[in-house]
Amino acid sequence: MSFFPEISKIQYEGPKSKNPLAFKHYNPDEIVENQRLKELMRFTVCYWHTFRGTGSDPFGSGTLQRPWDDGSNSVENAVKRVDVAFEFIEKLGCPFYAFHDRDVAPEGDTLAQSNKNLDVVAKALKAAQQRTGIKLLWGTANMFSNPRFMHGAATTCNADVFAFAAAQVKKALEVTLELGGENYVFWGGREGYHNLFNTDMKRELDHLAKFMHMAVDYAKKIGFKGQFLFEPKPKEPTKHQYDFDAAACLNFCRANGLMGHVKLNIETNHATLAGHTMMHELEYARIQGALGSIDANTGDLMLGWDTDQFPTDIYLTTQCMLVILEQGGLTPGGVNFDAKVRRESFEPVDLFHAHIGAMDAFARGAKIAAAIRKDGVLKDFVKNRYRSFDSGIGAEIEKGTVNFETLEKYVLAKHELAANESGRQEYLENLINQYL
Ligand code: XUL
Ligand code: CO
Repeated sequence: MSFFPEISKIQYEGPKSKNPLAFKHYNPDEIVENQRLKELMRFTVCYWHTFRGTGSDPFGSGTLQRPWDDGSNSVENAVKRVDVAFEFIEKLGCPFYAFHDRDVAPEGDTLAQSNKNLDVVAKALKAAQQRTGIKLLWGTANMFSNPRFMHGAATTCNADVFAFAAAQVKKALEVTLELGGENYVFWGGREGYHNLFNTDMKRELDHLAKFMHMAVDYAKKIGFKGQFLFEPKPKEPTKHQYDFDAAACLNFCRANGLMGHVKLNIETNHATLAGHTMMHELEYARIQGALGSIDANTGDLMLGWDTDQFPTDIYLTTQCMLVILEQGGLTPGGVNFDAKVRRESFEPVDLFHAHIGAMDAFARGAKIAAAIRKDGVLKDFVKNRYRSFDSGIGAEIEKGTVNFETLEKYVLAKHELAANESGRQEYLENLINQYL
């Protein structure tokens, strides 16, 4: 039985194609910087928005037509949804998917029942993976939807809820391992606070660190060798999320002995909500060896919340790929489309349009970034800009062989400082436009 009977496997037809259901730029076998695009991009379909999204927003209920879904939260419906998901992902030609425990299987009345439900669906997921060759990029646990997490999960004031969250992650790790997941993500849905009048921030942060260490220890114990990823987001749902941005997350990891165990999963819309560009967040993580994976989406400049739109802006994808290519790709991470179709785009075919456009936008960004890198225009400029640190006093500063006193002596003995040079920002912006 087919759930998308009108749609056959999406093919690469090249930039001249007028077929909306074909790739114009994503040719999985094309080589970019010595890697097949398929392996470089590691495109991933997210289960939550794509197969559980309803199109509801704070002002209105769901709009999306999903004829295969009976609307119930039954295990049977969940198992059927697995077939829908894998048909979609296979037709799209995406090599990976990602999920939260509660997206794929319904929560039961007790933890034991929830775990049982998850086991049934995980069995179906495993069979679908084996049948199609589609792999799991990452698993995670939803510890923000259920009302029990109103005060947070690892940062709750209620120790029983902390214990419940631990048990939930334990199970999610086991299932991720069973399904060959290559990463495990922490997004602190409600790990933050609204008001310090009722909050012991120090205790909450200590508990979060303990929680993550327990996860790392348990992963080791069960032989899960995947990469742990921490996903920054500055706000929503709480006013002060502890995982604000890459800098806050890495400070937390460093302060709590988690560096080396945890990398970051950087999301575009989260970066912009934090007042950063995606490129800034990616580079900040990369230079510290902590860029693990990305949630590829985009926000809307006119709307101040996490709209999770599909990325279509070539300038954005080019910037992302400049950083990603600099570290040779994201493996074992990937490019996960944590994005949802607009509620007005309510037909199933819109899911194809959205993903095809996003994959094309990233493939194009990869090729443009590779061309920029091949010509060395940015690299050469930047290298030259800092050349005063390559020798002489600059090299000594970098080596650490000088101090305030010797630097003062150096300046006093000089008649004139070296002249400043133009940063040529506009020239470089124009140059990049020539590659687009
Ligand atoms: C929420 C968000 C999550 C994480 C996984 O804004 O991005 O979907 O990616 O929990
Ligand atoms: Co995300």
